[in-house]
Amino acid sequence: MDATKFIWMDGDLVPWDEAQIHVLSHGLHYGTGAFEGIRAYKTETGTAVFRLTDHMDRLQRSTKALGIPFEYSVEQLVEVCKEVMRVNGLESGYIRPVTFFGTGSIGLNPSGANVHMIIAAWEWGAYLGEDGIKNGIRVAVSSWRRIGPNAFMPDAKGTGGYINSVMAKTAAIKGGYDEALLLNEDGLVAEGSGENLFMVRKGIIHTPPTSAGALDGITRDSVYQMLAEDGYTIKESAVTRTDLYYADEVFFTGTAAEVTPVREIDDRPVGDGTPGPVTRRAQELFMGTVEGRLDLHPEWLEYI
Ligand code: PPE
Repeated sequence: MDATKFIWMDGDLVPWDEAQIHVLSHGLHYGTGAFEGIRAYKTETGTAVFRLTDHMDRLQRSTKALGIPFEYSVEQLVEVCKEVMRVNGLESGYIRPVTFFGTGSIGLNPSGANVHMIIAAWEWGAYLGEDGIKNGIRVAVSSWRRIGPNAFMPDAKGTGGYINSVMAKTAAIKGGYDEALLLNEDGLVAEGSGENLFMVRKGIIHTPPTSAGALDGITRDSVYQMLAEDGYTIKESAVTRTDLYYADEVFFTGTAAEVTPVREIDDRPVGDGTPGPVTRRAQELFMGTVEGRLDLHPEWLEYI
């Protein structure tokens, strides 16, 4: 990762190397935090952050679910994200807001601890590699199950919950794959370690519902809407592992991953092993929109 100049921390712009916290921060010990991942793209009319307000709304929702005080307004934080892009001279990039309990409390009960809010930005290329975006990635179903709603909240972006994703991701990489796919405790497909999943079979596009353990992804929502508007039949469905083996196309969506084709699952080719027409169309619609080349949803672009 290439450092940028400034990180916004609790109200101030701080030089990258000086943005530090205490080692006894509650969030470090217990994962009591929430975060977002947002991308900004260079367009012909300036740098646009994709669905910035929706991301900050989700951050607020996550903190509500997790019981973390939210001490700013969404509007204030939207402005901060834009400022962080500007002061770092970034024309495109990835923005990472994270809020968490700091010091002032010992033990599990965080009451009495202060709350930090940090917003950083840097340049981030293709999450699963340039070749992955072009030709597709190799995915394995993980032996780890997606955290269930009785243990934690898969539909809140809590920092602590990500140990589940980290275990699955590292095991997949160690096994020689690009990414992990997590099933829920009922054996239904939930999502990738950091992406939502779509599957195409017999001309119908399916994506697992949030009740299956999928995050309410903003890329998922965008791609879903645009494919529906483009005339495809698309719906939320329970998806099994075998459905994926029989699928004509599978792709992942996420802020970092954008639209990444899946060319293999558990060593079986998806379809003919190359990205199919629906996947290609989803990529075109999404990238065209975020880069301002298509005027389908101008309301999703928030210029810095
Ligand atoms: N599921 C998970 C578990 C997830 O982490 C993400 C985003 C998504 C689905 C897609 O959501 P959305 O970005 O709103 O479309 N993962 C973020 C973090 C990745 C990371 O490695 O860190 C991201 O893509 O920014």
